[in-house]
Amino acid sequence: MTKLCIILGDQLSETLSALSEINRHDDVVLMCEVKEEATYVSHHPKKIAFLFSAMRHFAQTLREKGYCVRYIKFDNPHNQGSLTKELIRAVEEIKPSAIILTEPGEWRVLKMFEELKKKLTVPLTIYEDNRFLCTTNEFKHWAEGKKQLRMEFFYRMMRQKHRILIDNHGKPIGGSWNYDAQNRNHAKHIHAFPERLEYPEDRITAEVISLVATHFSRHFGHLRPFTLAVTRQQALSEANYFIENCLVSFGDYQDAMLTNETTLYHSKLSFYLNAGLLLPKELCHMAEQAYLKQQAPLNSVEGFIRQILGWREYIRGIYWHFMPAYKEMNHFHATRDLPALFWGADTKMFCVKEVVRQTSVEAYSHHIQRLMITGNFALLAGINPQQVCDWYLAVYADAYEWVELPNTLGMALYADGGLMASKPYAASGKYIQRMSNFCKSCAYNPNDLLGEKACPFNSLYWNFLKQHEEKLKDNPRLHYAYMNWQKMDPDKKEGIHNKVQEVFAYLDSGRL
Ligand code: FAD
Ligand code: DLZ
Ligand code: SF4
Repeated sequence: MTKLCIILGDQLSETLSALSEINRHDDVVLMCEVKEEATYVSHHPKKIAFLFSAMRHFAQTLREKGYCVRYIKFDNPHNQGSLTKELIRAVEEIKPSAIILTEPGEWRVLKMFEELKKKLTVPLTIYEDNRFLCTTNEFKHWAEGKKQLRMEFFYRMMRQKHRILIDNHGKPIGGSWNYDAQNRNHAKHIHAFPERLEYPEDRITAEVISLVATHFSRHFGHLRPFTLAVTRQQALSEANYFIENCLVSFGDYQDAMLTNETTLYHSKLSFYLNAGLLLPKELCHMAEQAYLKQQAPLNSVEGFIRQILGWREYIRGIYWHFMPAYKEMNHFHATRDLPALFWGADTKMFCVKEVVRQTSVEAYSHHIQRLMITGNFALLAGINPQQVCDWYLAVYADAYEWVELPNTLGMALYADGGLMASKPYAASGKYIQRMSNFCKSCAYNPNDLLGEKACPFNSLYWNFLKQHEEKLKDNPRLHYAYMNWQKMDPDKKEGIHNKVQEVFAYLDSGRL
């Protein structure tokens, strides 16, 4: 009575619920590299190489531990090209008595398996994903009856529930729940950041890199250099290295951006967390221990824990709470096509060019770059949310729809009309000038609104406020912005109107 357990590419955890339901000596684990998953958006080649290599290493670890693994490589001539077709083929060959799966991270994939379940004669059981700290039902329960689903209150509930950075009286350690106000320094004066670990290609990774070079050379982004961790052990080294060398300054410079410096003090652990090589709970405990041992200050430790225990879990809750309608939302009716500069076409806007360059090289950029450069530009320029989401889903190696969609559609584009964010993250060039050194290298001037060299973010910002005045003017967090807009001289308003036409004309003709 063999059971068949399918493990998806982002389920690479030995503690996965589905794995604990099978007997390693009698049952079979199925893993497959399939065209449908590798091409439903044109994923960055580094992302595909990372995932395939991590999947192959995980399969090897399972085999070493006595599991029987049926692993279908991408170039296997019998490969049927989709997860469900490969599952059907395995069922026909192995004739299992039951099929087991941990719930997929994406709506699309869950629906695929639910549809298949109706057709199969073998029972298929889907188990809860035990790697998250908040189940989808718990989130639903928390959300019930609430007018607003603000992350901050969810986060406080999670801190209490998991007793992380909580004192013996149930109060937050240090007296405050949140030290974000201390985490907004720029880093223009810092010239050296901690070196990062690099992992040499082993035989498995080299084989995968060659495969990706053959099949995905047309996808945007650099495959090499490839130095990512691809095993649990390596991912743990990354986590330890971050805690020992970077966490201390993580909080202070969380929002800073610099030319040629992708990571600063960020952890760059999202690739590993989202693929299952690291677990959120263990990272929260590691960070908490660093505070208790006085290796890192509270603003950094709390800030890091908030990202994982708060934001990451909250984002997942929002995704499952509002899907599938969420994906279609477009509060501002934004219709502009994604411009070619997102795919590396030349632009004089140095900030955008630099973030897209870093993304192309590393399949990574940090949160503020995603939110306040590319995201802010897409919001102000009125780019269609679904096209923007597909871009983010493709180009970042940590991108799976459950985490990418609410971050892009909700946080960056406010296309959900404020289900997540209390106001749109719209900003002019002045914000970018304050938080980065990008403007120093730019052809445009962040302090100019209407002149020949005026930063496009400035006129786009006022144009955005004007265009969406009806929807936004009563938002208390935009009170001052609208007060300034209303006080503005009519000639200046007309100047902005004309300038923004020029900006869009340049954008459309690839000259911005
Ligand atoms: P750090 O800054 O070191 O933070 C530590 C960890 O906290 C991260 O590894 C991540 O797991 C978690 N975290 C932090 N912020 C968030 C957040 N907003 N949502 C979920 N988890 C968070 N994150 C993804 O994992 N996948 C995505 O596809 C993704 N798309 C994004 C798209 C946009 C438009 C924006 C604004 C943000 C997106 N994020 C996404 C969130 C965030 O940018 C990344 O998690 C972060 O940049 C990963 O880098 P890091 O590991 O160095 O993070
Ligand atoms: C992102 C991705 C890619 C590129 N390739 C595969 C694959 O070949 N096999 C697989 O099992 N999963 C892959 N994934 C992850 C899935 O597309 C999907 O995002 C997750 O399983 C979440 O449901
Ligand atoms: Fe970006 Fe404007 Fe600064 Fe140029 S001047 S880097 S476009 S914010």
